[in-house]
Amino acid sequence: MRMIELKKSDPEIYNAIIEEIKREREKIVLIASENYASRAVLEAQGSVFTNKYAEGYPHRRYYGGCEYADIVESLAIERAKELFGAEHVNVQLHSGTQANMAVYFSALKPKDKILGLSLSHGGHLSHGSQVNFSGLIYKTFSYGVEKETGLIDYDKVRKLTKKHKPKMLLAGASAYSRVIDFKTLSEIAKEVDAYFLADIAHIAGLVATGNHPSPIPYADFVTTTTHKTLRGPRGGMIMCKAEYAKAIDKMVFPGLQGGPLMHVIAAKAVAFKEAMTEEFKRYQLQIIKNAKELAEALVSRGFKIISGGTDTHLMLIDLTGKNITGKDAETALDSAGITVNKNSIPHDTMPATITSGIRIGTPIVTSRKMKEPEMVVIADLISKVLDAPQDSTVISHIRDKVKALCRKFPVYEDMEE
Ligand code: DSN
Repeated sequence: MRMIELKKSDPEIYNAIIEEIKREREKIVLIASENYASRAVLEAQGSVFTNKYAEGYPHRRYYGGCEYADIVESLAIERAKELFGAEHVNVQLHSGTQANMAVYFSALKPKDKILGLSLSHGGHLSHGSQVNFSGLIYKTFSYGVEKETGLIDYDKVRKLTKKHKPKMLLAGASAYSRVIDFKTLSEIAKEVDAYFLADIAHIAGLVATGNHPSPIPYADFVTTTTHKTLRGPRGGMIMCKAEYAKAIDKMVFPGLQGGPLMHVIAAKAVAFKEAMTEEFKRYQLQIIKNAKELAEALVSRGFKIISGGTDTHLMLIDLTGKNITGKDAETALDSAGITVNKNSIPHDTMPATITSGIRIGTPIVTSRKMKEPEMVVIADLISKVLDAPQDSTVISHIRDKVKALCRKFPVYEDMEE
């Protein structure tokens, strides 16, 4: 990672990268959808495969010189199949949203009905939001979580499914902290002859290591990103039953994409190999242990967590009793060196640009090898900042504590400064 040429040729970009390295090192990053990829993943992604066009699929390309591209894509596919137990895998998707798009386009017609978790209750934009292509092209309906419990009520999903008769039922979330019952949802989909799509972007690492039930046995299609708990490069992937393989591959290329990003696919292959190790299994388990500890420590400091806690890598904090908005909490915490994102809570009365909540996740702090005792420290720091968000003395004191904690758990140490 010595950026010798970049430093000379483009100091502006070089300096921004150096500042980003420092930011990632010196802040406690609790963004639930982010992670710190390994050096091996970064090296593969920064490789000469960025130069290569390889339209088509391994051994069926539209360009010469694809013999090494074939090796990396075949390895990525075979490793993903083994990791998740999938019948068919397409690793060419540039993102999770494009993965969902390819599934919809291959299985649905415009104006078909889809039913997914509402964005404002923890779902994802591409699951039918009106401001996204999914809401523009399809007739979309949503289920939510219960106001009292913060949980999905599967009987209500069944009722909505019977009422609307969607062509596709969607599972998956960006801000739901409890186990999702993929088996029950797949049965509900079958009752109306709907396709069942499980988007496991957030929980892919947990699923790959058996720390969350897998939808693979039940779902027609499973989509994911590769950079969240899975800790690979930024990108997407589709897994599906063999019967849909041809339609999915044709929809990805030539349907929606041209050349695959071979450097990203090489990095995906590296990440899948890492995810098959015992160390990665332990890492995923620790992510959950850390999240549970952090949630408990926050609750004991007077914070309200939607659904009361977590089974996964994340939690959603309801700030309505704390006299601070999600937006202001995000700003105050970041100035103290703790990075989170504002997030709507179910039944939020604030607009999405303000919100009454923040979302917190433990994948990155766990990648830094922090464990339960550090989660208690972090809860304490968060609590102190949110009790005095305007107090510059408090913020500066916490910022020093954050830096000290980060120095104890170093990351990306030998990158150039
Ligand atoms: N934007 C991502 C998240 O933060 O959850 C989902 O794609």
